[in-house]
Amino acid sequence: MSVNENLYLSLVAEHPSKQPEKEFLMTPGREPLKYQQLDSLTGKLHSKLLELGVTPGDRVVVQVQKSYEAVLLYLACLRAGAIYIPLNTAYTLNEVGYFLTDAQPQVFVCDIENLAESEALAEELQVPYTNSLSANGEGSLLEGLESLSDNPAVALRQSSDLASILYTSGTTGRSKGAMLSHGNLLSNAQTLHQYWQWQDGEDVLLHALPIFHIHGLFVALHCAMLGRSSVHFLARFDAQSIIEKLPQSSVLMGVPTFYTRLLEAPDFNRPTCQNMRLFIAGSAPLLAETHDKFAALTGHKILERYGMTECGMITSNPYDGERIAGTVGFALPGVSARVCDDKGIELSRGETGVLEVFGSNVFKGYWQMPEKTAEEFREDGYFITGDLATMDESGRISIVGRSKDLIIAGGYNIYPKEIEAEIDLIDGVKESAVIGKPHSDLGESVVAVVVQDGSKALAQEDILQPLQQKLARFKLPQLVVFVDELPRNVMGKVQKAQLREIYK
Ligand code: MLC
Ligand code: AMP
Repeated sequence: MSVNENLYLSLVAEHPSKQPEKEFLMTPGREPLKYQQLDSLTGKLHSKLLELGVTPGDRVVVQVQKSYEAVLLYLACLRAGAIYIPLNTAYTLNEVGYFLTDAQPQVFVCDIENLAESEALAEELQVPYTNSLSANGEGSLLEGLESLSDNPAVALRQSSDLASILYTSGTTGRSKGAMLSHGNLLSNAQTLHQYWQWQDGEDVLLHALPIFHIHGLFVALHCAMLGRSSVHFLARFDAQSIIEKLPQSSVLMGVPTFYTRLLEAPDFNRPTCQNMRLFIAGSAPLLAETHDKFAALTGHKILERYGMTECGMITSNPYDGERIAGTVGFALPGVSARVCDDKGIELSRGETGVLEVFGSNVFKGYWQMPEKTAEEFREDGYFITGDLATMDESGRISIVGRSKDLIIAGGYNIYPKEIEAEIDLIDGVKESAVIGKPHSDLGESVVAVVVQDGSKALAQEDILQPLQQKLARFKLPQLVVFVDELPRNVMGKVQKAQLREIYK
C-alpha cells in the first residue's frame, strides 16, 4: 500500500500538540483559533468541498481577505487533494477572468463584497460553483457547515501530486501558474523550520503579510505549524500594530518595506524588540543601509533570505553564522545553486551570471505551458531563476540584478510587459516602455515612458484612467512621461537600462 504523502498530515494531523489548548491564529477582536480545532474544522470544510463536487486534482480558486477561515480553506483543500489557487485581493475582475479561464476550477471562493460581479463572471466562464467568504468568517462557503460531519479522511497524495498553483506574471505578459507539489512545500518547510532553529511550542510569529503569496502562506504559516507556534495574525502591515505586538512575539517575517517603515516610526526602539528572537526579510532586496540602521537601533541583525514562487526558499543567511548585509547567504540544505552564463555553463566564483537552482523545492512546471516550462529548465534539471547573482569562494550568494524584466514594489512583482501591452492599446499611443524607479518606501515604483502616435494630444490621465479598469492598483504607473522616441540598440531592442538611468 502506498504511503500517504499529503502535506496536511505533516502540518496538522501527525503533529499533535503537547498543549491541546495551544492557540494557533490570534487576531484582535476575535476568539483565537486553536490547534485542536483544526482537524474538526478542516474536516467539515472537506465535507463541504465534497458536496461541491471537488475531487483530488480539482482546482479551487480563492480571492478573499485574510482570515482564519481562509487558512482553514487552504488546509481543507490539501486534505481533499484539491489544488489551492490563491489570488491577490487587488486583482480586478478583468484579471480574475484570466485566472478562472486558465485554471478551470471546480469552485471559486470570492470576497463577500464582490459576490454579485464574481458570480456573474464565474457563471460566464462556466465555473460550477461560486462561494463567498468575508474577513470575519461570514459567507456562503460556511453556511450549514455546523451540520456537516467532520470528514476524517485525508486524500491519498504522492509527494509529486500538486498542492497549489501560484500565478506569477510572465515576462511575456501572460501570467503563468507555478505548480507546487505536496513534496515541494513539505521539504522547504522542514528545511526552514530546522535552519532557522524554530523553537517548538515557544516561538510566537508576528504575521502581517498577505496570504496569497509563498511568503505569507507557505514560508510563514508552514514554519509556524511545524513548530506549533502561536501566530499574531494581523490583517495587514501597519507599523503601530506591529510595535504593539512585538513585545509578545519572537519572530517577524516581512518584506523590506516593513523594516524601513518600522525604522521611521518614532516609538520603535530596542525595548520593543527585547523578546524577539529573529527578524527575517525577503521577497525584495534589503538595502545594507536598512540592515545596518536596524542593527544599530535594535541590536538585531535582520536575517535576509532569497526565494521565489517557483522554488520556495532558495538561500538564507545563516542563523548562527555571520549575517552579511547585501548578501542572501548560502543555498539551503538540499538545494543546489550555481551561477551560469546564458548557455548554462557554470562561471568561476566571483563572476556575475544567472542563478540556476536544483532541489526538491523546485516546482513541477507551469500549468498547461509545457513549452514555457521547457524553456526555463536546463537539461540536467536546473531551473533558470532569471536573477543575476555572484557566489564567493565560501558559497555565499549576492543577488546583484535581474535578467528578467521585472519591477518589485513592496514585495509585489510587477511585470512591465503586462502594463505596456495595456498602454499600447490606448488610442493615441504608438508604443511604451515601463520601468522601475528607486522608491524609498516600496523599493521601486512604476514609471511609464510613452510615445504618442500624433493622432491626438494625450495627458497622464488618458493613460492611467483606462488602466484602472484592467489592472490591480499596485501595478498602476506612479509617473507617466511622454517622449518623442524610445532609445533602442542596433538590434532595435528598447534600452531599458538607459531609461532607468534617466528616470532614477
Ligand atoms: C499597496 N500599494 C502598493 C503596494 N501595496 N503599490 C505598489 N506596490 C505595493 N506592494 C498601493 C495600493 O494599491 C494603494 O494605492 C496604496 O499603495 C495604499 O495601499 P495599502 O494597502 O494601504 O498599502 P500598504 O498597506 O501600505 O501596503 C504596503 C505593503 C504591502 C508593502 C505593506 O504591499 C505588503 O504587505 N506587501 C507584501 C507583499 C508580499 O507578501 N510579497 C511576497 C511575494 S512572494 P491607491 O492608489 O489605492 O492609494 C515572493 C517570494 C519571496 O516574492 O522570496 O518571498
Ligand atoms: P516572486 O516571483 O513573486 O516569487 O518573486 C521572486 C523574486 O523576488 C526573485 O526572483 C527575486 O528577483 C526577488 N527576491 C526575493 N527575495 C529577494 C532578496 N532577498 N533579494 C533580492 N531579490 C529577492
